Formats: sequence, structure tokens, C-alpha cells
Amino acid sequence: MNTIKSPVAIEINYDYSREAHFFADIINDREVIHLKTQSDADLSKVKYALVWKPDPILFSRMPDLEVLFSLGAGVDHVLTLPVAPDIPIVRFVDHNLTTRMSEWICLQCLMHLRQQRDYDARQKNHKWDELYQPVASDICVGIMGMGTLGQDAAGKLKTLGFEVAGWSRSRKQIEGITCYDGGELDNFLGKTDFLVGLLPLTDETTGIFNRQLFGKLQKNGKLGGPVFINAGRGGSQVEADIVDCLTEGTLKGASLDVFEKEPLSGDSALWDFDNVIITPHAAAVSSLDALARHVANQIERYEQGQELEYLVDRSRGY
Ligand code: NDP
Ligand code: OXD
Repeated sequence: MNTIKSPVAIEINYDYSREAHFFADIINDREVIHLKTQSDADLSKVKYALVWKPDPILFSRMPDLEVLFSLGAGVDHVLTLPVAPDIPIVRFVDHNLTTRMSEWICLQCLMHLRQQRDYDARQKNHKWDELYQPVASDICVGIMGMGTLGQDAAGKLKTLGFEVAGWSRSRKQIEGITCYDGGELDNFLGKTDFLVGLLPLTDETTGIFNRQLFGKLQKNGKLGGPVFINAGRGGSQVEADIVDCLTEGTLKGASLDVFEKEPLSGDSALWDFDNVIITPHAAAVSSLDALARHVANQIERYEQGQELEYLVDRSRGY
């Protein structure tokens, strides 16, 4: 018997026309409805939808929706929707995304370790002037959020020679990495020179990166002050406190990929610090072919009666 498979609705908020074929090529056994360009399509038979920040009105047009896929690893944008169906939410977990994030984290740690911004300034002034240079093993990188992304970054930073510590709600056991659980935050902070944020945005993590927390970081490290690196979510950081801490020297530098409000306002003071590196929420973009493969795999699992992977736990918020 030839059964008609339910369509997949895809809602992506940027122009991906050149890459749209990935979905048709990879999810080739069912109709793919691109909500951006097919805004009037009939969604009444859609069981699967891939969304980032959907207009909640969409859900009333998809009464048969069974699984919601997040276009990203984070799901705060879905969990905070005013209306969302009470169905399984699958987040995006993929080697491609994880690798991109670790590239960004390692790059930022090396930029600060090797004082690249200082050398850039010297180059601009045609100044031949060597700086005192610690080695990676002199620096402890402390990662808050030891999930998929945190653990991969931790391993790669370790390979680069950094001392690495990790903090997460539940303590991890990872060879060569000192791991702390949720109750041991102060001990973790006290040994951290470079603080890396890879936390999801939840009620508990909102505003966690604030003046009080920065004040607990290791002050006597070999680079003369701690550095804050965040690629989790901007809602976890208090930007006014970051500006104050950079100004008074509680923080020596920062690398920020995420912001309280995105895009970062043109008049934010963060743009103008010499030792602050800003990227536009681009640390780890979700590649569309990897996304399409992920959605296709999970639908196949689901329809064969296997458990969906990477399910969001609504009670934890991630
Ligand atoms: P995971 O769910 O795999 O990991 C989350 C980690 O955070 C876990 O270790 C978890 O602890 C820990 N955690 C959560 N809440 C708390 C808390 N209250 N106290 C202590 N630890 C906590 O997520 P990923 O690693 O896949 O992704 C992390 C985040 O990175 C995403 O949620 C997203 O916001 C962000 N992201 C940003 C991107 C960018 O381009 N800037 C790209 C992709 C993701 P436990 O292990 O005990 O559960
Ligand atoms: C994500 C992101 O959550 O890109 O994947 O922020």
C-alpha cells in the first residue's frame, strides 16, 4: 500500500533560498513546506515542524503537529512562546554545530592567551614590542555548562594545553578535567582565569554572569586578570556589569557572541573596548544540510517507534 507521508513545515527567518534544496534532497520522501515562501500553504496535515522563533499563530494552522524541532541547540525561544503545543521538542545536536562552537571557543581562548588584540594595536602603530607571554597550561579555562558543547570544547582546550575545569548542574566525570556540580560554584570560579559561558537560558541562568560572579574569578592569574567568554545566551549576562567590570579592571577582557538584546545596539559601550571581541551570534550556525539530516533521522526513528533523541526537558528548561 502506498501511504502518503505527512509533510514537514520549515520556518527559517533568514534568506536561505540557495540552500533550500538540502531539505528537498535529504527529506526526499515527503513534501517540505517552506513557510517563509509558501505562507498560504495548507498545514492541516503537518506532523513535523522545524522552527526558530515562530509566530505562535502558526500552531493553530497545524492541528496535527506531533513533533517540534528547534532550529538551534538552544530552545529558550520555543519554551517562552506565549502559545506552543504540548508535544515533544527536539533540539539540534550535531557534530557540525558542535565543531563550529569549539572552533570559536578555542579561537577566543587563544586570542586572549596570546594577547592578540594588544599585538594588533602595536602593529597599527608600527611598534615592535614583545609582551610577557604565559603558556596555555598557566591558564585555567572554566566552562559553565558541560553539556554537548561544553564537553567538546573542554576536550579541545585540554589538547591545546589549557588547564580545564567544568561546572554543571550534575557533576561530570571527565578524565583530565576538574568537574564541579551546581553547589560548588565558588570553588570553580576561584580557580578560573578564562570563564566560558555555554549555558542554556533558563530562569536559573538568567543574569548569572554578573558583577558578583565576576568578582569571584581568579585575580592573580598570569595574564593579570580574568576574561569572560560567552556563547550561551545573552540573557545570562548583565551587560552593564560587564562594562563596569571591564572599566574598573575586574575583567581584563571579553569575547561575546550573544547579547541581552540582539542585534547589539550600535551605542553599546561594549563595541569600543580594546580587549573585547564581538561576533554577531555566529559562533556556531546550524548548517542546513546537517539540520535536514538530523530532522530526517529523527522522523525515521519516530515513525519506526524508537525514542526521539535530544528531547527537551520542559521542567529543566533545556
Ligand atoms: P546541553 O543541554 O547539552 O548542555 C547544557 C549544560 O548546561 C549542561 O551541562 C547542564 O547541566 C548545564 N546547566 C543548565 N542549567 C544549569 C544550571 N542552572 N546550573 C548548572 N548547570 C546548568 O546544551 P548544549 O551544550 O548543546 O548548548 C548549550 C547552549 O549553547 C544552548 O542552550 C544555546 O543557548 C547555546 N548555543 C549558542 C550558539 C551560538 O551560536 N552562540 C549555538 C548553539 C548553542 P547538566 O549537564 O547537569 O544537565
Ligand atoms: C543555537 C544558536 O541555539 O545558534 O543553536 O544559538
